[in-house]
Amino acid sequence: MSLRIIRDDITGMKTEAIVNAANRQLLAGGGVCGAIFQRAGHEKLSRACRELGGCETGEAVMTPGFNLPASYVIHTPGPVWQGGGQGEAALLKACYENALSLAKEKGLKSLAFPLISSGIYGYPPEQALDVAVGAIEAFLKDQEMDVWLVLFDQSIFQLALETYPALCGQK
Ligand code: AR6
Repeated sequence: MSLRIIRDDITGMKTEAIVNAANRQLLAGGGVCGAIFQRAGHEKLSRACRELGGCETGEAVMTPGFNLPASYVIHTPGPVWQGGGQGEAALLKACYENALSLAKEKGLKSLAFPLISSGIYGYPPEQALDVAVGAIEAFLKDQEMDVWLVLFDQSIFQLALETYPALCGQK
């Protein structure tokens, strides 16, 4: 049971669930969210999200994964970066904590995260990485789960290699 950081496309992950860096309306957006909707099946995932009716920033909800290799998608809207003084770090930490709690509640043993908020929402990647690693490692201190942090951009993966070399590796 551990945290591994890899460079990959999260939509291909065969973990029991993958996490979506969502928006509060749970609509198909761009970035990783758009890729997840596309591969899951846009219509089916949109319908499941509509039934949930939305999700507050920092909270987490779950749908089936439909055509994805993962059985489930956990949707969590990250905070939009506004300079750091608007509680962004606490909200981002809550995204990881609530997604992990939901996975645990559902009895899941493996979960893959993207680096939430670090794209369209503008959170500085090095700070987003610290929040992600801190929250996941705290959870794993007394929980059994295989957690992957799946980075897409080479520059962000390079940053992870420099900051957390012991956590970076292959699938
Ligand atoms: N696999 C893994 N990571 C990815 C992938 C992928 N296929 N594609 C992009 N990333 P973003 P946010 C990385 O913008 O900042 C959407 O429209 C990307 O390089 O996807 O939380 C939502 O609907 C970046 O490091 O999410 C919201 O409206 C990270 O995923 C809004 O964008 C997150 O970037 C959320 O913005």
